[in-house]
Amino acid sequence: LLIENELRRAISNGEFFINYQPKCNLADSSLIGLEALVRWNNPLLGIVSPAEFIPIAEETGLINDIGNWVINAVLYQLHQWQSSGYPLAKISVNVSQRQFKENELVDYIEKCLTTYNIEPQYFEIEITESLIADFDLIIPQLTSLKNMGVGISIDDFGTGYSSLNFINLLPVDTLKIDQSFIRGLLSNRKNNLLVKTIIDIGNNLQLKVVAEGIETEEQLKELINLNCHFGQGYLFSKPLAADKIESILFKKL
Ligand code: G
Ligand code: G
Ligand code: MN
Ligand code: NA
Repeated sequence: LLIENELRRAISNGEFFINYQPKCNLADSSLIGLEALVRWNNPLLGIVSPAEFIPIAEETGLINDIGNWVINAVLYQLHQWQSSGYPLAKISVNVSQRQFKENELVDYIEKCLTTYNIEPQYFEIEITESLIADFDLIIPQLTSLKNMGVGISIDDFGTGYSSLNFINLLPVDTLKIDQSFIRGLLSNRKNNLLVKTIIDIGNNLQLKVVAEGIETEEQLKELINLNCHFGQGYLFSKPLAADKIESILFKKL
């Protein structure tokens, strides 16, 4: 309850900030995009992980305001970089199923893109398949976003109940292989074959495949060997504050 009460005041108190984790081309480690990850710094609770407060935000409905705060902050950041002459990298934002209601998410994204004068191809949403239940609700909204030019990425791919149904029904352009699969890539043959199969599915469907949670050179080599072209993880970079990202935008990692 303390968390919930503090969470209610967090936006107006300016307690959220965003870190950005680079996504890379595996062949040369060049930057292909950034994932926005929200952080909460509360005077009483300290830094609270989103793994802890996002579920509470979802239960209480606060996720709509927090989600909009994140979208606005990311597009404002792109605007700042654009105004300063930095080359832009596509930024993806994690969204929860509860943010999809009566087209509000679509309208809000469109409004922010216009306000900050950002081309839609620099913006992407990540949806976690295990958290999406209502396809009838989200398909029309994802279709609107896709038609607008916004990217749609499936997060934690392989962990949901109907992964293949997901790519079949939704207008997706990127699959992110869940980091649990990357962890067992070299030690577990079954795991390795699953990763290979996911990469083949993605490549065959002309989807971009991004491996999450790459931590070692050996994992990187194996992913390149399995024809995976993109990835993110501590091997390349942790999530970083915006000013740290600026020094990366002009050069290779
Ligand atoms: O950033 P990690 O660093 O700790 O994130 C933990 C979890 O919180 C991940 O599952 C991530 O997708 C989720 N997360 C991070 N930022 C956001 C956000 O802005 N919105 C939503 N819905 N989830 C987020
Ligand atoms: O659910 P989602 O895939 O959005 O979660 C992203 C989470 O993974 C964030 O908490 C982020 O900080 C974390 N993360 C990113 N790269 C790595 C990595 O290489 N190893 C581990 N263990 N976690 C990572
Ligand atoms: Mn994500
Ligand atoms: Na992810």
